[in-house]
Amino acid sequence: MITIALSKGRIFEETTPLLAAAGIHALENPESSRKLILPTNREDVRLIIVRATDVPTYVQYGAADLGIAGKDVLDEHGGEGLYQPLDLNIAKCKMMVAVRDGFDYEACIRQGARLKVVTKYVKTAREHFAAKGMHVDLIKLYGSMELGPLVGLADAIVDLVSTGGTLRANQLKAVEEIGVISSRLVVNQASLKLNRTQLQPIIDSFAQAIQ
Ligand code: PRT
Ligand code: MG
Repeated sequence: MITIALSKGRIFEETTPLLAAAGIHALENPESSRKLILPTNREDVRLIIVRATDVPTYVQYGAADLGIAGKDVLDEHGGEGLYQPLDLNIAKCKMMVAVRDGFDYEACIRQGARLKVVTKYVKTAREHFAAKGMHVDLIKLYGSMELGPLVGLADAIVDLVSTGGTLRANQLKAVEEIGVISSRLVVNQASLKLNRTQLQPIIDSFAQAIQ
């Protein structure tokens, strides 16, 4: 049995056409079903629905053979035990530093001020500011980072931005791009060695579909 780990929402939606290219169709919709294991049209393939941040963990320990996860999530996880053969070019966005509209980020940098930063991406943020030689106090949040600067919890946020609508709606502005993000196919390395005849055709179909 091949197990593929996916998260609901944008990753599931954007993965559906890739799965279809590999001849795999979920028999239930994860948005309406409460099942965490979804059967597919193929008896030898099942999907498991997990939190986006948990996808690398399921694949790392071999509970799933394949998974699809954002580069943001993989960078935080570290990627141990994971083979990353394909950038699927889906769920694209940017990792950005953002501050309140009136906040002078450049002046803070020039003055060497110590910034308070809220983020879910502590490792990414730590590495980014360390590379710039900036001193920051990082505060870990699990969501709605945009609120932090509005209520005095922080000066800045490190978060994903796609349309920019959430920043605008909260009177925030992006001041620095940390990197471009898309979702990757991740494969358990041991499982690939053991089950290459089953896994490789799926990987190849994904590769063709994204051409
Ligand atoms: O939502 P939940 O807490 O369950 O988990 P999650 O946020 O980890 O999962 P999900 O499904 O929301 O995101 C899965 C993956 O999609 C992420 O790991 C990213 O790789 C990718 N992705 C692409 C995004 C976005 N675009 C995105 N815009 N993930 C989150 N956002 C959020 C962002 O954090 C911000 O709050 O959307 C908001 C900004 O969007 P705009 O369009 O207003 O700029
Ligand atoms: Mg989300």
